[in-house]
Amino acid sequence: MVEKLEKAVKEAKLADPIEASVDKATQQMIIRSHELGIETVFDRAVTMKQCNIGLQGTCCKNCAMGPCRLPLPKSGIEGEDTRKGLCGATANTIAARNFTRMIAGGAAAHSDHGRAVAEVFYQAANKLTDDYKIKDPIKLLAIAPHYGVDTKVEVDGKMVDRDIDEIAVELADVALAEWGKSGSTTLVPKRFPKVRYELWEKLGILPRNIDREIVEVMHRTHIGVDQDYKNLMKQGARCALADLSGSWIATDLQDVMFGTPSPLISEANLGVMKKDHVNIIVHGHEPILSEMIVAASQSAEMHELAIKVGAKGIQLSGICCTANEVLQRHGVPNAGNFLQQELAIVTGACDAMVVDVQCVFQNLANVAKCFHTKLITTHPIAKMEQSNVIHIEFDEHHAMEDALRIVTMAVENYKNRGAEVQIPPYKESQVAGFSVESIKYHLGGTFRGTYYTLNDNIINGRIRGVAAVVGCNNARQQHNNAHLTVIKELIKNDVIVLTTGCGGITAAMAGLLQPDSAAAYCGPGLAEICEVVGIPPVLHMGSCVDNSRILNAAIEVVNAGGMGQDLCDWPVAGSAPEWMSEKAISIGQYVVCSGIYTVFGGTLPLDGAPVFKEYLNSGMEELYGGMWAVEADPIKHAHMLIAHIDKKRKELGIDKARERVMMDMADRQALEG
Ligand code: NFS
Repeated sequence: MVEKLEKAVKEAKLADPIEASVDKATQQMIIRSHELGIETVFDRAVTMKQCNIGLQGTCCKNCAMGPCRLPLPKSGIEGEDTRKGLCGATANTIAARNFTRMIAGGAAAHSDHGRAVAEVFYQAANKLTDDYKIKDPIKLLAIAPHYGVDTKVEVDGKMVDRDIDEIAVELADVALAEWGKSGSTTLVPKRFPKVRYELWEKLGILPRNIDREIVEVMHRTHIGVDQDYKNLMKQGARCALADLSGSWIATDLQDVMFGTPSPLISEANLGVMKKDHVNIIVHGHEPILSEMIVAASQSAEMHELAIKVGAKGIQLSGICCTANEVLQRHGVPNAGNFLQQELAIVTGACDAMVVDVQCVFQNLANVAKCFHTKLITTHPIAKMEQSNVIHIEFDEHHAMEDALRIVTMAVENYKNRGAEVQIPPYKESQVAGFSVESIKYHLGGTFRGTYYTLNDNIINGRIRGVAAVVGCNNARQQHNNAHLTVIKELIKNDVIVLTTGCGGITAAMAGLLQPDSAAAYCGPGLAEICEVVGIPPVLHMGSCVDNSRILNAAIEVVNAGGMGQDLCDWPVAGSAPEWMSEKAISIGQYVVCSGIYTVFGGTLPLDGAPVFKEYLNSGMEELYGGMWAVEADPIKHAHMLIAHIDKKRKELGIDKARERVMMDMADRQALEG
């Protein structure tokens, strides 16, 4: 058996587990999938080759005269670039159209998630559902002014507190209008420093409403419309800011309805599943359903049912960003990240996998077919065609009822497990749930909450800078390797890391979200801060819509003072080492437009259009003070981020401070010696 497997791996028909992932649980499950003859994404990445022209970004299939393919000639371009499609579209136009469409795809996904949340919030605020309530009135009061909703009202010449329910109703109306209003621009950009807002206003990229900017990208990239890559990217910027608007609303209203996260202890990796428990996995993105599944699976009724079927209880865990939503608010452990979704079923111990929208493999149904696992789709816009998939359409008016039905189905399925259960014995503990509010509290206490402590430590050099390392996994890269290498290199060099999405799960699985990891991995400055404040060197701030939290934190830093006037002034950088989705491109674009230097790993679909590629770099920097860069080698990638951070330290005149701190510190000598 083993020989046969090794032969198959050698013949390159199957994935080599060590080459496929650095994670032990993943390696074990890849081997297990081979033993059972089940194909996963890792194997498909071996047999399916990527399209070279698509990779270069220069295949245009926006009309039926094409696809027109314009790869860069091997010898490069000498003189004038004469490549064109049938209509005359150049490589730059084609690459820019494709890139802008990716932004629109990402913006649509994030903002549609935001819309769904706003719709449920409307139902909750107007008391049209019993299952959703306002759990965090403090957050409601904090965000209301940003939506132009008053929290005080004048009564008899005196300002008094306004009724919470009234505020919620008005807020719901304002939030929902963000998708379709006319005559003004979306509200989120107003939260940025004044100079940034004015720059966006001057450049004409403030989103008019969220839907409109996505529609306009589709119009402008239709054959024969926008043929100027600079103008296309301008709309790409406006559309990305529409994404950010929708994402930020999602974060705000989810916090109001489900609670603003604060640090809690949990675990991560496939080892969180339990052999003697009913295992339910939630996977996807929207917490609207998973919040109810958490409540249902914790109910006494469901626990009793689990005991009755011979299990010791119910173990709920999550994959992808739904996992991060229920992790940060309830401590529900992460079963894994994007590339581990099939493997969670390969354990043979997954009694039900409940999916909503985004990042869900179609092949899950084929894997589920090999086991007893009930695969349940729940969203009207995300169904699967395979006959073994169950669709239970989730509705906020009978949310708890649906959740109980799903959990019951999982519990009753426990008895159908086969003998082939194998849960890899790997998991790590983690501290997650860092919101902007909780970081403020950590830094200064309830009454003196401030970001200035962070600024102070950046200025004195103990913290060199801040990097956001976020995003997906990509089966074209070794699973988790780039994330972990980049993060470790950053914290070794005293750069504190903020993370979200599958990057956050990766860090958790490697133990980097434990406060103890500071002593093991950090440079002396950052290690000292982590020890004093009691935080890990990598702060997990939630799901991908919660990249709004990271930008919000960056704004807090600027507002706290001493770091310049704008996000492009201080030592901060962004990174997506293993990106794969259109959402990552949209996030990258709004981060760059916010003035932040951003490096992507793997490849970007730009190599076939060198002029456009250069524009994303120096052209964007000229306009926004931030730029796109790409570097596949994770160590080089980390050092590009560090070099940018050092450049900003120099510009702020705080580079000398760091040198002093470093020379002063005995532990630095110990580390170097
Ligand atoms: Ni972000 Fe979350 Fe993961 Fe990538 Fe997919 S789950 S929204 S897209 S793969 S980080």
